[in-house]
Amino acid sequence: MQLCKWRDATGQARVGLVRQEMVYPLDLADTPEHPALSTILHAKNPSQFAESLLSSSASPLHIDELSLLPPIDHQEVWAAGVTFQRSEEARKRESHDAAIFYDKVYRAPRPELFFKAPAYRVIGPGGRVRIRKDSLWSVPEPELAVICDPDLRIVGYTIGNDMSARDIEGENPLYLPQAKIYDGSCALGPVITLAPAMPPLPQVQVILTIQRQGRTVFHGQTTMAQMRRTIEELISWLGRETTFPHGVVLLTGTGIVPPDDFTLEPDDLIHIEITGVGRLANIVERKS
Ligand code: DO4
Ligand code: MG
Repeated sequence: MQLCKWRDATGQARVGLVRQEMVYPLDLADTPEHPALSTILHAKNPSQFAESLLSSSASPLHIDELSLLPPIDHQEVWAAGVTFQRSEEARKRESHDAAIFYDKVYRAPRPELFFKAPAYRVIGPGGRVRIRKDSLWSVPEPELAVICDPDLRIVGYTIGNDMSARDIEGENPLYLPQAKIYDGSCALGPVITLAPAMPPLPQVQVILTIQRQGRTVFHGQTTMAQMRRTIEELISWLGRETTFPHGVVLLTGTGIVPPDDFTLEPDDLIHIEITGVGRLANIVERKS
């Protein structure tokens, strides 16, 4: 089962159940204390609860006609880094003096985990992700995003884009927060696939396509079988000393890095496709 969140004509955020590109509105109002999506995700059995909320009166809507919102309420977004060998190699090349740290973190029991975004800064499907004005080398990072409830139970999956300024990150590892955390640096969507409906992770493919003026300028793919760590391991480190009363979304790291001479440009179109979830599309912008 898949869920999505959209804004209706009155400006109200709504949650629906997605079946074959049709969205079936659910009868649950969004309130500040109990946002509808989280109320479903944090239920004992999210799929059963969502089914019980199917509206008997509202007609289904085609997903392409909706103004989709990022599928998140108040969860923090965190990210794991250097979980794929491709990422380790790229970081070592970009960072020269600090290469040893990436080598170590790839192999060490403790993973790299960093805060990525509060929910309000997350960009939704079709929205504009950003490259920084002070970066000359920026890339998207297509990542499987895991959605956890406050007990850190995995309740679903979506697609994440961990936009990154490689030149700022490579200049000095202490600049990592500036390379990773800024307006428009995180996108999620288009839907959440609830955990029981997700294919076995080793079979999950991640595909990144970047188009510029109608031409494909990068295409790459990987599978989750290439990830060095398990998702359970990452979540257990994340929850060691930190609680998440609103739940948490964890980006699990990139296994696709465009060649070192590639940088994003304004108006590039980024497509990230993940088996079992769908396709997230965003346009690139740089503020002048
Ligand atoms: O240490 C840099 C961040 C790495 C990262 O975000 C990734 O591997 O996905
Ligand atoms: Mg990343």
